[in-house]
Amino acid sequence: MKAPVGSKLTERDVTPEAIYLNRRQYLKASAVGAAALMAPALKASEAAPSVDPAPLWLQSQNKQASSSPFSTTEKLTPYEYVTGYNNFYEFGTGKDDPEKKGQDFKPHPWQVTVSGLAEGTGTFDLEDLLKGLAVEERIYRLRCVEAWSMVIPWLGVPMAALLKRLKPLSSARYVAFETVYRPEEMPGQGSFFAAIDYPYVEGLRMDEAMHPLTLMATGVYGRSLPNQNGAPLRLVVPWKYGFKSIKSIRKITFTDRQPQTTWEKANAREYGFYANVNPAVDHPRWSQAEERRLPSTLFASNRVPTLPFNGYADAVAGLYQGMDLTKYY
Ligand SMILES: Nc1nc2c(c(=O)[nH]1)N[C@H]1C(S)=C(S)[C@@H](COP(=O)(O)O)O[C@H]1N2
Ligand SMILES: [Mo]
Repeated sequence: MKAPVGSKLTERDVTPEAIYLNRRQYLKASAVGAAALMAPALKASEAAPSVDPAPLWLQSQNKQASSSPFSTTEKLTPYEYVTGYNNFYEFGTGKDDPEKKGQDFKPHPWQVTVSGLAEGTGTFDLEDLLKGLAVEERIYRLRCVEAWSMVIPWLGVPMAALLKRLKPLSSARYVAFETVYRPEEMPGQGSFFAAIDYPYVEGLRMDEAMHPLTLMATGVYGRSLPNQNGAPLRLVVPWKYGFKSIKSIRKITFTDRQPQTTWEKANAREYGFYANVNPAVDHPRWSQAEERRLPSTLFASNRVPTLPFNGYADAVAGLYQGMDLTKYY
């Protein structure tokens, strides 16, 4: 966005958050909208680039987002945390590595390869894959297994809508996702000391994938996804620990077997396939009863109790009826 000539407002003053809040003033008034409008604007020094580098088709699809009744009215985590405190090991294990080292990554053009137990297999341009799907804004809590959390205004399409157009066969019981493998653009993938195997892989049971809360995110804070958040396409499953929400998805596979997942492969005792947020099942090395809601500082740690299924139990607990959640963690 260009400031008018003579205006004192510089490009750096117009933060994505400010643009986002402005845009929201035109959205129909709602409880959700009112809460988001109260989020504090960022200082210019904290501003991120206001230019959305995504292709126009994606910008316009994201801009038409409607708000969703699934959104929480909790205070949003500021843009600088959502895009500056990340886990994306492909770019390094430090929380600021994804923002710092992710800038050479090229999320466009992008293709997604669909395989396995579905009619709609093949390799598709992202634009064709998303064409005609209505983008929604979903403000969700994100709870990392490391016991911090955020409230993030995602943009995206319901996963069910996307998967249905790929026509899974009735024999498909799981869907697996794979992150792109590009060591030349992702320094963590080439690292000799890599903490995990690449490409990063994740998966969901079909009923979890088709659940209305499950989102294929295409944006955040009113713009397309920054690289560090998993551009151009990432999963968001709000009732599960953050590591299930795989970024920069290049492959989707329908299968009848429970797929392997990256963190389970790395340490099955500590990270399971289900990974439902559960304050009653501690991580072997730390408690999961509480979380630090970011921003959190030494003197204001902002600890809040962790809720079963991250507060989405009413909507999803039924998916796990009769399962021993201490065994299927
Ligand atoms: N490909 C890939 N996806 C990933 C990760 C990763 O390292 N690689 N980290 C996961 C973890 S642990 C979390 S908490 C979330 C963080 O998402 P955010 O940085 O957008 O908040 O991404 C998840 N998706
Ligand atoms: Mo995480």
